Amino acid sequence: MKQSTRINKIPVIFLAAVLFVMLMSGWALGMFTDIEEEPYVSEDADRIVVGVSQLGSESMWRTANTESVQNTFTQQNGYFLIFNNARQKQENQIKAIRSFISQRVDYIVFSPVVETGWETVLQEAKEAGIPVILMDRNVDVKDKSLYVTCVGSDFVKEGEKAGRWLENDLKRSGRQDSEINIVLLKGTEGSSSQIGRTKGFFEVAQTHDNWNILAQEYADFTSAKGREVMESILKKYSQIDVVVSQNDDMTFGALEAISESGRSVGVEGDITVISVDGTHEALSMVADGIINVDIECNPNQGEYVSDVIRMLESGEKVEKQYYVDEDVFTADNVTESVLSERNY
Ligand code: GZL
Repeated sequence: MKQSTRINKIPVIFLAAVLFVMLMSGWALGMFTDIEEEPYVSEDADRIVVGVSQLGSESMWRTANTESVQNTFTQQNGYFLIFNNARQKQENQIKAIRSFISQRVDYIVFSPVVETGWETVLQEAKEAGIPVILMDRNVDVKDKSLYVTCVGSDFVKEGEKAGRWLENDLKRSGRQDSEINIVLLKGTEGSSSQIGRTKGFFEVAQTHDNWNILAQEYADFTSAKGREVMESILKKYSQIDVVVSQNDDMTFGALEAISESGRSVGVEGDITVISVDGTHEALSMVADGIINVDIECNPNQGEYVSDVIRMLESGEKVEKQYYVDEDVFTADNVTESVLSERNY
């Protein structure tokens, strides 16, 4: 085959330099973000194109939430999914949403890492005529028309459930009038799950003068941060009666720190442990009496979001907020079937 004379004459180093510059400029323009998408082929024309910006992969709950999305928005179900993992950064979510707008997707679905800072990009989606559905967490915007609906959990209720359980547990053990020293491990600062759970728990706590909140620290919903924060709290306080941790991953880290400090936990232990999420691993610890109670937060939201999209496609009116079904788990109701049926 006749070689192109032009290529033969241009020094290879120059071609390499041009290629390097092209790659770098493409990277700088965000062309190589980790937006995962399957190859779009012509017969996809009648599929509903959904752009999903997931906030990250910080916890077991998040992994299950992502799986729920990816198992729902499939070609077999009539969807074309464009998925982005923002790695906990709001600017990555904003970039992904702008990418979805430029690709003219049919729907944008996202789990906002924090509640604020979304007005501009949501206004751009509105002007592009692309409906936005919030999943899991919510946004704090004055103009509620910037999103169609939010499918997630009632975080305030989850926090309140934790408080009510503690009230009843103290009554059961005859300690309702004792001084109770409490430590609170909070999730990502400014996230609606952290804000809601904190609000709900304190609505109960403030009615008990004998409940002393020794410390309330952010631990980002991760196991590593949960351990680090709990280690520092254990060094400061010798008498801790209750740890309220706003997700199982932080609980796992806190349990490691408490164990290393020589104190005991759970139903028979010095420290009562209240967790949130209800992952399989944590429920096993509930069954074993290590975690006293786990307030479920259901990550299986993909199908709920798909139901909303189908309603919108058929012109039905949708509510501004949909809550997923959730339970409260103690050793009394964590049965073998609960554990065997749990997909996260
Ligand atoms: C709750 C979700 C929280 C989980 C954590 O809906 O936002 O984020 O409780 C996750 O496990 O990191």
